[in-house]
Amino acid sequence: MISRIDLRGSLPGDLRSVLPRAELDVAAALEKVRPICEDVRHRGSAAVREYTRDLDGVELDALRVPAAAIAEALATLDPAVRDALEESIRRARLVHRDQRRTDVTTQVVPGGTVTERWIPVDRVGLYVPGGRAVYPSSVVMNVVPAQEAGVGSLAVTSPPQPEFGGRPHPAILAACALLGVDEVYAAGGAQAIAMFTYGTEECRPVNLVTGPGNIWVAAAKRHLRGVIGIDSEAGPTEIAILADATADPVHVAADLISQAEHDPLAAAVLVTDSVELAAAVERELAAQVARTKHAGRITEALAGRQSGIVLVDDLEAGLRVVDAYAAEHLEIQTADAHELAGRVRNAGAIFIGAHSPVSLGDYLAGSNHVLPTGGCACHSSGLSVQSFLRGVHVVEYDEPALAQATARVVALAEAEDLPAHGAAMKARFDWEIPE
Ligand code: HSO
Ligand code: ZN
Repeated sequence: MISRIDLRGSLPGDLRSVLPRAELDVAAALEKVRPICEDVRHRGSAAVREYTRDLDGVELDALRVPAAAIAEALATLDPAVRDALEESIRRARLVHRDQRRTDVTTQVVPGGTVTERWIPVDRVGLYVPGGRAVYPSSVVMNVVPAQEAGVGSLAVTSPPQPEFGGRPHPAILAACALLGVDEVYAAGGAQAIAMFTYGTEECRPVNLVTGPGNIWVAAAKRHLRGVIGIDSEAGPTEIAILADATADPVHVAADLISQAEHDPLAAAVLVTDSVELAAAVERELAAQVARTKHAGRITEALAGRQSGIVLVDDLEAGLRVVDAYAAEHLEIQTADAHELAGRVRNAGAIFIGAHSPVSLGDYLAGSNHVLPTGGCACHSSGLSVQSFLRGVHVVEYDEPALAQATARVVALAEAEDLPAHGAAMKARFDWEIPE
């Protein structure tokens, strides 16, 4: 069901080329997405409603979800789910509150300071997927950091569900209610991202769009980035596990399956120096998949070329492999997991030891589950308070400090053949370069 990649002996120089990875053709999706975005730009709500009718099969008079429907969703929410969401929100707030930045002032020279001021983005649009699975947990993961950053205006959009009267799934609406978000739209796909970007009669434009979505959402984000800010494109979920012979194959298999459950394109990768563990995990995968609800898509994900068991000589080689892979989620289940984890350089989030499975992070650890996929963990971070802030440099020099800088600014301006730059300095000293 899952293939083996044997890297014992010596590791290839270009490790990435031999490691499994899903290929998502976002560029091809762009062709379809561009005209949708243009149409929404020019025709606003009418266009969004038409795409919603044609692509989601739902005819809506208004895309904005009425306040009564949001309140009703909370009132009818299963109490156990409500309790879990409230605790998820509480823990996420604890972690994200600690991520707030304070302004820093650096005295560069006497009389000359640069302050880095952190200013929240004014208005943010949060996309919550609603296709194969419904993710109220993603509402928490997007809204909490935005709120803790101090974002003033937040709108949520999620695809309309025909079985719920064309509204987003009630669990999503209930999560919005718990978080105090009352601006919610029933729109999905590229048309929703375009609605947020250009604004419509119903929805004011936003400055930044965050949240995971399908390939159409990823393509729309790629197309519209620049007009708006985006967090990342977010591809299919990935889990990598670095494990040795001390790991429990039942746990390892369960954790691989847990993320394979998201999508037939989800990636589950085990990296181990133990052939015995590899064999035991293979047996466990077969046994556990047979018992699980979404066996079809899990089997597809595990059998896909994006998943595999990578055999290495030792954990040092394993570390090199997981760094090259740069997984969205990396579990370390080894005897010295804590030490090893401290040496990992590339991963969206790291889960240490036998008692920190990715499922905990998906819902309740307090960490964020919107994380870089597709190897982007080597240059990007998951969603955090920082994602919703802009750092602005505030420069304040007095006259002596400016005088002392003038000769050097003029020298550099002349070197770049931009004499007007130098002139702007000299003008303040009656065109004499001060000593
Ligand atoms: N593992 C997903 C997040 C998620 N899991 C939501 C369950 N619900 C991407 O990090
Ligand atoms: Zn998950």
